[in-house]
Formats: sequence, structure tokens, C-alpha cells
Amino acid sequence: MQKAYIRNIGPSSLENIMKHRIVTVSILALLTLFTLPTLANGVATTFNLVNSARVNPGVTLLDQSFSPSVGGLPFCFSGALGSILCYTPSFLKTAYNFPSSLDGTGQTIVIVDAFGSPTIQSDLNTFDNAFGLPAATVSIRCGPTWTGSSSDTCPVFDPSLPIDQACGAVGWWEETTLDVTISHGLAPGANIVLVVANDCQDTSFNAAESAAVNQPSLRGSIMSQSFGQPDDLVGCLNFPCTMIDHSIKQGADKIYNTARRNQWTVIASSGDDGANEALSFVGTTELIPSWPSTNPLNLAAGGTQGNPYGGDYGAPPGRGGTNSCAANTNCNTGLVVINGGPTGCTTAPRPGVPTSCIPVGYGGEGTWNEFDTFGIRTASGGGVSTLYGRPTYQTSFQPKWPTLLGATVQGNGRLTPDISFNSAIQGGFLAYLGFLGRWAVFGGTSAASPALAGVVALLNQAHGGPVGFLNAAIYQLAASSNYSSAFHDITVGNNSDTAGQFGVDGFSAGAGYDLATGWGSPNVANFINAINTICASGCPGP
Ligand SMILES: [Ca+2]
Repeated sequence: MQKAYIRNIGPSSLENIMKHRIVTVSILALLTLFTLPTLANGVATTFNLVNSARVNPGVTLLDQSFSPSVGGLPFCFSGALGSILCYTPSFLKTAYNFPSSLDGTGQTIVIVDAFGSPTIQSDLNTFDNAFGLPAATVSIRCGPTWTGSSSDTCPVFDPSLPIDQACGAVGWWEETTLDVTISHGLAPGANIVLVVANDCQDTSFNAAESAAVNQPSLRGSIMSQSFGQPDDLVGCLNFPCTMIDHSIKQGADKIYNTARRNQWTVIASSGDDGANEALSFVGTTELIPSWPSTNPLNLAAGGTQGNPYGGDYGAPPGRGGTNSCAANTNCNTGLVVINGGPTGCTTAPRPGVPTSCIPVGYGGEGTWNEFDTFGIRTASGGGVSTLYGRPTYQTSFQPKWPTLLGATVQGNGRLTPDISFNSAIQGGFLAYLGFLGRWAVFGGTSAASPALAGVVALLNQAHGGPVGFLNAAIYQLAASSNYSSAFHDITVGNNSDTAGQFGVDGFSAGAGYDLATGWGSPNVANFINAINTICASGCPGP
């Protein structure tokens, strides 16, 4: 709901802030279990941070000497965490069965983020060079028109500005790199348009997204939104919420309707606070999902992690800080099964040991919940909306949902997430942060949304044009006999933001649809074939 207190880390160097991000955020968030944070009044007099969106990609920085071209991927070394599993696009593509015949050519992915990143184009270039991917030019669009007009002006990259501090601008820089890089990595033929909101306020997002969805040249695009806020606090002008600005929700709803009419597929992260999106925002523990993923026109992207967690390697720091996979041996890293090839691979100080490890298949997945390893804000968002009613494509579901701690949530609201993708930090996505001069491993449903945007780009390419609104087709597919081939049904884990501790509740994964992972993660080739059949003469509407 407001982010000033989360980002109030002090005048450390950027690097120190990044290095200690996960630990610091966890401690601050834990405090909110017992003490409500004080709203930053001095800031709120200028900026409306109650109506603001937030990102918090789980980031762990790798040592400065790390180079992905000379070491034993998927084993990365972080000074803070020791050995950590890290995936490049080829590992994710193998695990999720991406068809090699598709790369998203002809499609456009629109990434929406506040602030953008000072090094996004060079970050992407570094990434592409490292992994042999085709180069791409990020089309950066800023206000006031977001058309690429010479009169448009992008935000200045200055973390000392009050709005940057209030919004945690550096977190948005990181988020921007993650979003652009992973969507391009999984759909390297697609065009990437980065739509930059001036800051994290909801009014700023509405302005940027409204401009985007109304542009004829962007018709049929795929939008990724890796941000959110508590569904029960949208439009609130204070906390506790006694004054509501209804124009926030109305403006956003209008945008998503326009997008649907213009054949967009709109995706939003389901949140990183499990079933408790309000917990780290305002310290309350009601079971509340994340908006705008709760808008029924948005595809809500939940999170998974490898199952067993970390595979043969467990939680970081690996075995004594080192992981390895022997030559010509299959090793389970959780999500991805790898083979050591002729020389094997091992974690080593970089520049290090040459690797021959290659991805060979799918391991397994459970609900993304890394509370025990990384603290709060590391569990798949999901639950029952109090803001939107149950959409037609979800009307077959029951009104009552049992919780992890034995309670029942009853309501006729929109359910999230819809589908999921890997969001683990242990087994995260490897990308380059030029403004820090370091490689980093990213997790969070922040990764799931742009990754699924890449999947939809491949789907649209196979379809011969944009499928547009996709949710109803997904639910029709899931109800068919193709469900088990098109999806990995997640049946393990829960999305309590504290893994069930401290009385914080959540939802467990189970057979079929659940409020932790939706229908599960896609087997991409099978998913695309099945959706294409359903949408042969147009996808079913909302
Ligand atoms: Ca399931």
C-alpha cells in the first residue's frame, strides 16, 4: 500500500542495499506482524503512496568476479548465500518444454514498470552476448504520450529524489531488468516495448497503461505487470481505509476493457506475499490477494519452486558452499534435471571451472514458498478477491475454501492465481544489473508474469495472431482431458506468507485448481497446441 517504510534502509551505498536486501526486508516485514508501520506523512503530503504499486523481486547478487561464460551453471556463487541454483533461458525452456520451432517472432511484449532502468539496453545486450541470444532493441516509451514522441521525457535516474526513495526506485530498476530480460530470453524473436510509468503511484500506472492500450500500433500486444498492492485497499486514501478514490479502480478497469477489445493479453503477478498481500504493506493478516492480478480480465501469474526444494542440493548455501554434478551423470536441481556431460560442473570462484552441464528435463514443482530460507515476501500470491465478483470462467468453483490452519474462506470473489511459473530464488533467473556491475539471481512472481508473457508470445506466433483475452480458454483447457498434458498440476506446499507460523494463514496446493498455484505451470508445447485448438476460431470471451 505504501512503500516508504520498506525502503527506509538508510543512506548505505547501493551495493550494500542490494546485498542485504532480502535480509533487511524480511526483518522489517516481520516487525509489521506485531507493530503497524507509521505512514510516511512527510512524504505523503506530496505523493499519494497509499495508492501505489510495489515490486520486490527477490534478488541475490553474485560476486563481482562471476561470469556466466566460464563457470559451472546452474551453480552460481554468492558471497552472502554461498552456492545458489541459477537458471538461464535454456534451463527453463528445457524444463517447461518450450517448442524449439517458436521464438515469438512478430509479437510484441509490453513491459510496464515504474522508473525503468538506467542500464536496461546494455543489461539486455550483456545477457544476450552471454547466452548466445539474438540482440534486441528495447523500445522505451515514456510520458506524457508514451508513443515514442520526441516530446516524451523519461524519469531521471536519481535515487536521492524523494519520489524515488518513497517508491524504492532501485527496486524498480532491478525489476525492469528482470522483466525485459526474462521475456526476451524465453521469446527472443518478440519485440520488447518498455512502458515507463513516472513513479509507483496508481495514477501514474493508469496514465501509462491507458496510453499504451489505446495505441493502434500496439494492438494485440502482451502486457506484463510485475507489481501489485492489497486487493482490499485499492483506492484507499488513508489507513485504516475510510476514504476511497474510486477513480483508481475505475480507470484501471477501463484500461483492461480497452485492452481486451484491442486483442491484448494482459498478465499480472499474483503477488509475493502469499495469501497475505496486506501483511508487509500494513501489517494486517487478512487473507487478501494482490491487485491488479484480481481483475478478471488479467491473467494472474502465480509462483512455483522446484520440488524437492533445490532438488539434490536443498536450500542455499549448498553443500559447504559448493555444488557439483559429476561427469555424465543426471542431477536433479528441483525444477530442472541436468546432466554433467564430459566434464561435469561445479560451483567455483569465478572465473572458474569450465562447465558441460546441460538441461535434460523436468524435475518437479511445488508451491513457491521460500519463507524458511528468505523470509517474508517469498510465497505465491493467491486467494479470493473482495474487489471483483466471480468471473464466468470460474463459476464452477465452490464458494468455500479451506485454509492451511483449518479455517474457511467463503466468498463469491474472483480467485487467483490462474496459472504459475517458476518464482524461486533458489533456482532463480540469472540476469545482469549493469548499474551495479554484477550478475544477480532473481525470483518472485515478478519473474512469473514476464516469463508467461514470453509463453503467450510463442502461442500468438503459433496461432498466427494475437489470442487476446486468454483466461476462459485456459479454464476450458483445464476442464478437458488435455489438462494433465498441458499443465504440471502443483499439489505440494502452501502460500502462507510465514509458512503457517505466527498464526498467519494461507492456502495449500492440491489436486487440480488451488489458490496457491492456480492450475499449475505449463508444459509449453502441449499448452500451446491445446489452446490453439480451443481458440481456432477465436478464444472464448470473459
Ligand atoms: Ca494444483
